[in-house]
Amino acid sequence: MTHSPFPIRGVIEAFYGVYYTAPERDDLISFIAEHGFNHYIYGPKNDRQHRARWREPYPDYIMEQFAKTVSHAKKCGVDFCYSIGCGVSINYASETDFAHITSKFKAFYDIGVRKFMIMLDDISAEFHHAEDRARYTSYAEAHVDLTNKLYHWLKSVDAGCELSMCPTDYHGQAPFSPYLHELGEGLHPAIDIYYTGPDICSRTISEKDSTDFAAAVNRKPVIWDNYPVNDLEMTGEMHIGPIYGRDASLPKASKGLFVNTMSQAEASKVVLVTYSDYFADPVNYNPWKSWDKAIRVVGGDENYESLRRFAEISLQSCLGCDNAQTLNQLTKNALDAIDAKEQVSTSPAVQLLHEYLDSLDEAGYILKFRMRNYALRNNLIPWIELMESWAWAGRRAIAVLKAVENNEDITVPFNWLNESAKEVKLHPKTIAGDILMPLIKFAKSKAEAVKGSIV
Ligand code: LTM
Repeated sequence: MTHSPFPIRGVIEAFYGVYYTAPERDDLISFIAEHGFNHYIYGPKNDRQHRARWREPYPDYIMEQFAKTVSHAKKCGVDFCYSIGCGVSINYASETDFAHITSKFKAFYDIGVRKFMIMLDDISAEFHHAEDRARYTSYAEAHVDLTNKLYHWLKSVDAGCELSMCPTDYHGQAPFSPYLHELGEGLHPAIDIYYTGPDICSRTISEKDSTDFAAAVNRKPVIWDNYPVNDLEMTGEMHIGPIYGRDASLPKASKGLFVNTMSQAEASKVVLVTYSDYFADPVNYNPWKSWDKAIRVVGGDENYESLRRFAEISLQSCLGCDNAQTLNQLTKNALDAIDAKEQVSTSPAVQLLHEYLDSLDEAGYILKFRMRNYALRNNLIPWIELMESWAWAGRRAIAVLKAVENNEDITVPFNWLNESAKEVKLHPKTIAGDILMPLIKFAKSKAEAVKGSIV
């Protein structure tokens, strides 16, 4: 990337759930570097030494892995930042706890890290320790005290070190909480603060949202963008659509943007390519054009049609995109045609839906058995399987309707349909919503009526 109005363009590994292996992280760092990103923050919630057991040092062999990653990042031109999620249990007033943080940071300093972060997100805004209750009049005061002290300690170690922090209130709209105002007033001006937009996972992030947040905290924020992350209640979703809904003028009101990726590193790359285009030229950024390119870059030209087909029914996310438009329209057309008493066996609308379902099945086959990006295949496999199950369920519904129409024995097709319907209902993932359900229910009701009339 020759130029970007965003000085900071990063990935933040900060999701809940299974975090990346060292090779996955190194590969992702190479990939983002090739696509013009220049920062990587390490802070996955389920790394126990990052959060639940933040006081504990990492085992030596893990530190060796980090050392390799940090030097790899440096070679790629990516600044590696280590973050600590100590807010879950810290005693803010305790010198011992402060020393736990500094010794953790020092271990990372020694392997070449110069950027550090303290994550105080997703913690209860209550003090855990009596000493804190006695010492501080507010939560913000404790956060200011700890973060500023850490900042000065870091600067005493090396003037080139930087510190940023994620506050406990990290989303919302003006006027923002008293906590944020107090934080903004007390924190050293060189400490960056993160903001996720109006919501935790924001549909849109505007220049005004960011400017208002900046006014509350006395500095331009760094945007922490919670897309494509799919943790917690989103684990059923595969977020593979392009980024959009971020103002073209966001660079004016922020210092940069970090992308919180999915636990599926390879699949996240599709979205990261679209961020890269947004970073390069937010004004002329065209999400759907960029997405087409991203699908080719990650899946390979030869798998474009199949991955595109898969992705077009996997657009459910906080971005509120119209998911599975074609499948939705074709299903509606088929149901309308049946409602208008067209013969299921000869209806062009039913035929078109059937062909589309065939194409989903074919896409699943290619992604599973032909695509050579095995990491992507492995990331997508549960959703690919579900896509195939939906394709089968839809076609079996059509088969039942044809059998009913032709007065054929429906026992076998009806059993197949029931099996498929159960499969999609019990599947832990989601794709394409429940678009085909009305057709499936209609076919089942028709079959049950015939069965009832025979009994
Ligand atoms: O967004 C922030 C600041 N914190 C957490 C993230 O770690 C998590 O990945 C996202 C998405 O669930 N939500 C959060 O609240």
